[in-house]
Amino acid sequence: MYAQMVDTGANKVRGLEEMSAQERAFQERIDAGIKIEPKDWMPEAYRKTLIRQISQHAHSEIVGMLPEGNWISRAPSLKRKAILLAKVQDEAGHGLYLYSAAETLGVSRDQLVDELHAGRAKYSSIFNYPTLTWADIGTIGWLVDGAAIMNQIPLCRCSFGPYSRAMIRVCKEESFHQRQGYDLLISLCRDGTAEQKAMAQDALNRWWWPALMMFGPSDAESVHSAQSQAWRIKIFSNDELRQRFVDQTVPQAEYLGLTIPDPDLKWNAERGHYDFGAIDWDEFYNVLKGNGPCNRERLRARRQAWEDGAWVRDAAIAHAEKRAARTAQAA
Ligand code: BYC
Repeated sequence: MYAQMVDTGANKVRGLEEMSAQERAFQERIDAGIKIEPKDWMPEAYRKTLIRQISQHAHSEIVGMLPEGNWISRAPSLKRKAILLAKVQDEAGHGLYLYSAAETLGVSRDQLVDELHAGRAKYSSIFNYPTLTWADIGTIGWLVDGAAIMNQIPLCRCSFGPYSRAMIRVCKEESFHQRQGYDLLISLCRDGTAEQKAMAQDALNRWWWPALMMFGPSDAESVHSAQSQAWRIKIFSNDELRQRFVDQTVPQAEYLGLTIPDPDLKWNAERGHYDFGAIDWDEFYNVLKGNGPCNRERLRARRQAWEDGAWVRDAAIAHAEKRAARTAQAA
């Protein structure tokens, strides 16, 4: 496994012979499928890579609540409102497991949140697009949660114990999220009116390419993939997961009677996969630089929520301090 990984991706990975004895023993544990736990020795770069990826993932969950939260008050029925509320609440829970997993690596949640609010930490590009209609809610569940599951199921087997265990629960919930999105689209496309189906097609037209971008840059451009795969922080490459997602999603679009907005999409019998058109990487990097349609709005909303919640944090700390003082007095 390790030997196959050394030459893939844009970055290079050191061979076992170039490592210190401690690093070699660490790599051999990973190659043997043994989980790394927070108190184990680990190379500083492994720790930093995990903090980067897990915190970006946590931020994505929290920022990801915003586009969907936007529709809670406008859901078309009590049932749909209850489902959407539960889903958005789940995303908050995912953020919390992930911040906790990152904290086991010696960083505090306050530090991570500061990085996000200062605009220095990334979160998934997908959440910088607006949710214009109710069909966007179904499409996010279908495509965005579908892409998230494709990326995250392998992470249940990643090398870092707390991250892999958090992912097991997250994936169970994400699969419910994907199903609810697809169910919503079935209502619009198969049982709905022509206008409702057109609304679903419009949502697919806007979300398809950003969903493909969620998997990150192509393998040739991915900065971290080779090292992360060697460390089993990533199990599959960005392009491998993107291809799996396309292969899984095309028949689902056909069942809904929707057209994927890609004239180059076609089944390639020789490869046993769908070929698809070129991704607009300029758009992707532009969103990463902070220039997507909603980047500023998302950060503004997160900072505001943090400020509005200050009194809750202060009250919780005051309560904890009072209890600790009382316990000390009684002892
Ligand atoms: N958006 O070398 P690469 C979800 C960055 S949402 C923004 O390939 P890596 C959900 C990348 O960080 C999904 N940035 O990086 C929530 C790096 O920049 P830095 C969240 C991106 O880390 C609510 C640079 O581009 N899922 O779950 O090896 C509702 C070069 O990329 C993106 C996760 O976070 C992007 N799309 O691979 C519904 C899963 N792509 O850090 C759903 C865990 C790349 O050097 N994360 N970049 O400044 C991963 O699997 C990996 O971090 C990625 C990127 C595949 C995303």
